Order: sequence, then C-alpha cells, then structure tokens
Amino acid sequence: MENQDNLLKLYCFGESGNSYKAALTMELADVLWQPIFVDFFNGETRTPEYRSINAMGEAPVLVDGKRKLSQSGAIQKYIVAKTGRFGGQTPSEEIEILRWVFWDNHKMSSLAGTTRFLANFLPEDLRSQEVIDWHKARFRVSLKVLEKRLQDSAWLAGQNLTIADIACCGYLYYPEPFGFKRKEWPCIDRWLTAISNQKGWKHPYDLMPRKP
Ligand SMILES: N[C@@H](CCC(=O)N[C@@H](CS)C(=O)NCC(=O)O)C(=O)O
Repeated sequence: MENQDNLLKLYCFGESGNSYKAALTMELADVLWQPIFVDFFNGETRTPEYRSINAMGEAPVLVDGKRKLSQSGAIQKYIVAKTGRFGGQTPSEEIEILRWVFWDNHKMSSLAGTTRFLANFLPEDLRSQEVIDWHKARFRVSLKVLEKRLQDSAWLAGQNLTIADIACCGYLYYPEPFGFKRKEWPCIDRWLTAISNQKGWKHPYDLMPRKP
C-alpha cells in the first residue's frame, strides 16, 4: 500500500476556484496528491486552528512534508519548480506568465469568486442585487480583456498551456450563474475546451471534496 505521508496534500473544497487552480495544476502535472476538506461554509477558515495552518485564513494551502504554502499562484509556481511542467520556456515567458497570474488573482478570480459567492452562496436575505450587479459589471470588463487576449493567441502566455491559463480558468467551469455564459465569449469558450481536453483534466466538483 502506498505511504500516504509522502503525498502532497491540499487544503481545499469543491466550490473554491482558487483551490481548483492549485488542484488542477497538480492533476495535469501528474502529481500524486490528496485533498483535505476545508469546511469553508461553516466558518472553518476563521477558526484559530485554521489560522495556525494559514495565517491568511484562506484555501488553498499546500502541504509538502513540513512545508505549508498558501496562495494559489505561489502553489502553482511551486508545482512548476517541482515538476518542470507548465512554466515558461524563456525568462521573458516567465514574466508574461507572472503578469497573467497576478492579473487573474486581482481581476479575474477575485471578482468571479466574489460575484459567485454573493449571487449563489450567501443566504438570500443577505443578498444585495445592487452589489451583485456592480461586481458583475466589473467582472465583465475582465472577461473582455481575456476574450481579446485569446483572439490573438491560443494560450495566455507563451506557446503552450501554462499556469497562467490554469489560473485564469479557475472559476469558469462552475455551473452556478455569476455573469459568465460561455457561448457569449467564443475565444474563451474555445480556450476552455482546449484546457478541458488536456490529459488528466477534471471538473472542480470531481477533483475536490464538497460537503454532502
Ligand atoms: N489570492 C488567494 C485567494 C484565496 C481565497 O480567497 N480563498 C477563499 C476560498 S475560494 C477563502 O478561503 N476565503 C476565506 C475568507 O475570505 O474568509 C489565492 O489565490 O489563493
């Protein structure tokens, strides 16, 4: 039987697009890993126990032996360093990858994640349509940037799939309505299909645990 202590572990949960970026990077790079379920919807990330795992109070967190690492972009870079997969071929490509990963963290995933949370997971009596619409409008601007980039290029940075693509797609396979309809964005649609055609690709709900 396999020694489970050697496996990388990822604190994550199915609804978390930020966790998906880390999980999908590992899965596509053929890394053996194990999920540790984070009960986000019952406030686990706010507990002192969780803060001792990640002082930032967020998922995902990667555990590799004694090392714990948070921030999906840092985890992605860590997996690139470990496996040699999905990084840049040149220093200039490396910078380009970083540029898109930072953009994703600020303008794609944070807006997509917040909009999806406000519109679907927040209790209905606490939802504000005005706030949701504001986020959707901002998110739409980011989708336009992404669509435009993918009009000119198959992948976001470099000639091949990189962690930049795996970052920016993090929220775009989820079924809940949050202002993104694939058919409205032909280049994003084509790119999402190209990513999901990669060997080892899994939908976030098939890759990470959810509370029954
Ligand atoms: N920039 C961080 C964002 C992580 C993040 O916001 N994670 C969410 C779940 S998708 C979280 O744990 N939020 C807890 C909170 O904000 O209280 C990353 O890319 O890892």
